[in-house]
Amino acid sequence: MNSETKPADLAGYLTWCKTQVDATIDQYLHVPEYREERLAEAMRYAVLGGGKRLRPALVLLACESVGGRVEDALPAAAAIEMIHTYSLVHDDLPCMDDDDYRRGRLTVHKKFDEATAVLTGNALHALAFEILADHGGARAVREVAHYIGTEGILGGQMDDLLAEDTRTSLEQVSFIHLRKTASLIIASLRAGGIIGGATSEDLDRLSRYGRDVGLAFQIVDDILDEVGSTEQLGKPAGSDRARQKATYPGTVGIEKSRERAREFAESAKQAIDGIPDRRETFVALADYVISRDR
Ligand code: GRG
Repeated sequence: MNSETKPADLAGYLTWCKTQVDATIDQYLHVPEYREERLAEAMRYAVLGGGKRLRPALVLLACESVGGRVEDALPAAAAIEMIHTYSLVHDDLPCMDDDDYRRGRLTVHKKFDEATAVLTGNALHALAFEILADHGGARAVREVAHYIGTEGILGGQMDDLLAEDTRTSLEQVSFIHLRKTASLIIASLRAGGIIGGATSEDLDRLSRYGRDVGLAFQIVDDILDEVGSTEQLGKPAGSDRARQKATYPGTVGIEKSRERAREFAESAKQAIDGIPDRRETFVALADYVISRDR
């Protein structure tokens, strides 16, 4: 596995990353022939059932961009995808967003049951940190834990739930987006950078890129929820409006939201200037994030 075998264009690169990451996840998630079989099956159903694999691709890209080897970052990439999937499984639960479909098929609590879905998320979380501890080192473990904790995804999700049915300012919406979505994107980039041996300047570049791409990503997610179809998204369209969620389009309208997403993508491109390698892939990825249709 070396850079010569990797496609140069972004679509090819993302497909290549997905293949590598899925094979790695598959190895970690074997179904044992003993009593926890149901949990292992639900974990496989949750993680291997689709998804764009954007966050693990960022782990690999960040590692390469600072001179590291992709194969060294693959376990961490798989771990990050497990954490992301855990967040989706829990986000879909009846006590959270209560969604029946995700990634084009039944959510874990619909396919199995609620208790299994809770345990599936918890089990993916535990396995992810076991893998990160073995292959990422203490610093990566600490940083990922930080970005998914109260100052990251968990805090953002709490505020997101509290903001339902209330009037929110754009500042509040952005603060929710920063923690609920951008924080795991930042964590992915930093984990890859740490494994690749990044300098502190490069880690700063990766963080700023992750923050802006993450904010653009969530704005586009909000727009797609309003203008996309359920078939296209693989999850129920229009659910944000139905639940009176705090969203960008709900606060400033679709056109202004598109404009803001473009601005974030541009500032992400500037933030990554000076990264030793693969700058063009980061640039193409920022463009992809604002032009994606699912
Ligand atoms: C601490 C990890 C963790 C979770 C517990 C439930 C919860 C707290 C947080 C939910 C956070 C959440 C679901 C944010 C939305 C982020 C988002 C836009 C997800 C969709 O990402 P895509 O489009 O999904 O990359 P695919 O399916 O392509 O992987």
